[in-house]
Amino acid sequence: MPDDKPAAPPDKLLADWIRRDYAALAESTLDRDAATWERTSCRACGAGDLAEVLSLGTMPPANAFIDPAHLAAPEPRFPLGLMLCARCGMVQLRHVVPPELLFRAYSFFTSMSLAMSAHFAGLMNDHARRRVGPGGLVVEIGSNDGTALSSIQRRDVRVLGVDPARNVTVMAAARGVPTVAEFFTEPLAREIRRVAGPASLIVGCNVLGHIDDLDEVCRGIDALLSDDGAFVFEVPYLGKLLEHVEFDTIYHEHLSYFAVRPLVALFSRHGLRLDEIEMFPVHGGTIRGVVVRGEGCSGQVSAWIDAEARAGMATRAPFDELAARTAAMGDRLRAWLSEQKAHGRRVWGYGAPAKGTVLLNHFGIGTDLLPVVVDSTPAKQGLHMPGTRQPILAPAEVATQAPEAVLLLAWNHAREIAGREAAYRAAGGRLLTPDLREVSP
Ligand code: JHZ
Ligand code: ZN
Repeated sequence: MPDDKPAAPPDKLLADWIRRDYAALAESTLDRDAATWERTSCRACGAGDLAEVLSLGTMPPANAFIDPAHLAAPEPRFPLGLMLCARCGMVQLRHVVPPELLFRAYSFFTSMSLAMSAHFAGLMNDHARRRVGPGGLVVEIGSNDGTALSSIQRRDVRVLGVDPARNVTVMAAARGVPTVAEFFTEPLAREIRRVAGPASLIVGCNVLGHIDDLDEVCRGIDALLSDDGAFVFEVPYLGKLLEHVEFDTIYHEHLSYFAVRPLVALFSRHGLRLDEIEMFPVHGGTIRGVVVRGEGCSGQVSAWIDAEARAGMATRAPFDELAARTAAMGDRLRAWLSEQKAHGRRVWGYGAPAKGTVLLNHFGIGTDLLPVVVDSTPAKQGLHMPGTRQPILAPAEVATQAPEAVLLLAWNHAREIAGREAAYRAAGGRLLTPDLREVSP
């Protein structure tokens, strides 16, 4: 029978299909004490001396967008708080939500941001040129929809992605990026090496923070990396989180919040040397590190460690300040939203990123103050925000329904979104970040 309904984009269909498994799994975790486990030793150095420095109460998983059919069902919520290691300064979550629940059906797609796609293409091309000979192997951990690896496919290199999210890896296959739909472990790394040979370059962007057992990752890198190969990673930088009050980047998927000192503590326990650190302005301030076989770290890296010590980053003080500045930001934002409402002006959320869930839930911003969120990801449209329940619509609705202002929950994409919404701004629409700064392109 011909069907004249337009076909849903494939990522939406896949997401629907996988969400059925997710719903069953989520139900089995409603007893959160049975579902989560608590970390008692430091992920970077193994010490047992961990002290809580910040608590955000309980929170639903940040990417657990709700199907309209499940709006009446209870949502799982898990405790969210930061601990600091007294020995190495690593900042980390205590409660681990099962990775099967968080990462098998994933609704974040790297390709949704042109700026991020260009950023990762820069990383891949730069390091493939510098480090990978003809026919050499490049492996990416947490390769998502294959965006980064696809940028070097025209070079004379072999690429392989590893990512546990089944729906997202199908999107990678559609781009021609072969991907193992699994968590990266030492046995998997050994198997890849046995079949494909050693990797000259291993890349992992925004993935180290997602992994509870970082020793396992390091053993996997050790098993897979060629003798003169490099592991290049990116993680959001703890120093910027503290400086810019990026409390909304704290959620269950992010088990670690990295400074440079604990990274050195981690790698040096595995015969790996942190050789270079470079800062990029993406995701609110990201460090890119280059790791090679060897001992300790370079002089450039130890200068970072000295600066972190001078800033007192491994003490309680910056976390007390973060808590106070977060509370002040929430008071200001709620007051402003109430004022807009009192004047009959509609404010919508722009972007349904994981960090949007944290911001809305932590500040208690429900549909009364912010009735709608828009997002360009087909797999998120038609669903609702975890906890606060706003419906997620396509960004085209901003043009047609013309709310008086939009709040950029995806504040890290401010420039790209301002570019896309130039017509809305020209027609008098306002774009603001959660700290109420007006965005101009
Ligand atoms: P975005 C991500 O967090 C995912 P999130 C992950 N958990 C991680 O570790 C961190 O990054 C570092 C939409 N959008 O990138 C697309 C528009 O609607 O801030 C996304 O849903 N229009 C792995 O989830 C969201 O906004 C646009 O023009 O906080 C942005 O999500 C653009 C550019 C994006 O990631
Ligand atoms: Zn430690």
